[in-house]
Amino acid sequence: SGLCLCDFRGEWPWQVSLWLRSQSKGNHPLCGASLISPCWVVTAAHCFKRFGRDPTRYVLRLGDYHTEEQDDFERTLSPERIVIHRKYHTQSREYDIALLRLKGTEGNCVAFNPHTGPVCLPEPGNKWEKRPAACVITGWGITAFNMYVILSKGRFDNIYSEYSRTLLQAWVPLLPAWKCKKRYGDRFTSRMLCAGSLSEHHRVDSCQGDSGGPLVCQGEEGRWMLTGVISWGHGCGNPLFPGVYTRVSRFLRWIDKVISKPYKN
Ligand code: 4AZ
Repeated sequence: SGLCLCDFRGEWPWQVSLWLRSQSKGNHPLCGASLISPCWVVTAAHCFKRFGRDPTRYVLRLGDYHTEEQDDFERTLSPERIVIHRKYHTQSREYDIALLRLKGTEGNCVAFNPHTGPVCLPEPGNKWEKRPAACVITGWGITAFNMYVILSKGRFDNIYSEYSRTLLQAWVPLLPAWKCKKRYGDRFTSRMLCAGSLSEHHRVDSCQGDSGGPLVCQGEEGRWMLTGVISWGHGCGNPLFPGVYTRVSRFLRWIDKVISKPYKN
């Protein structure tokens, strides 16, 4: 996650991490993701750009908090199937959404517990998405981006920090669409949400490694809803360039269709 996130042991039981499987080098962290039902996880389509959609190449970790310690409820599972939105476009990052089916019989893939449970999907036609509201992003992504250091001979270099070892969270306001259109032009579409902090002193943002993970907003009754999927942005923590999120409310029918369709191997 971006700059200046607070290290706070919150409970985000739907938070999942997606790893590239490697026996020789150890699994490699790729993306965040969100559990939406006992058998289904939502993430970003672009997470599969480099290594493809063969499910045997990936593992999912549920109930995790500290990536290098064995947490009480942590579990590593294999996806059975990866469904990438047919209209996903690599260059524009349009339709940046994918579903992962966990192994097991329908409704029985993973048992819920205090650290593993699903997030609600937004109700169709919800209005609170439109006005700026405080929402939360979570992830194990990098915590510093674009820190310039002067190397010997006066050259500059980018320093990319490491992934966070603990799950980080940050409050980010939803922004009106024009704030992203102004910066990104037509690349920002109605299937995306704009969110982030525009203050120089509060540079909170998602970043590399957080992608695919949740942007949740609290609805009435305090229920958290998966409002966005962390997708893209120009750098991280730059108040001029807010983060861009896949707008989950536009994909409710797609999600429903994929999940309810009987599947044969
Ligand atoms: C990334 O590289 C990435 N600040 C994710 C989110 C944002 C930028 C980059 C938004 O995965």
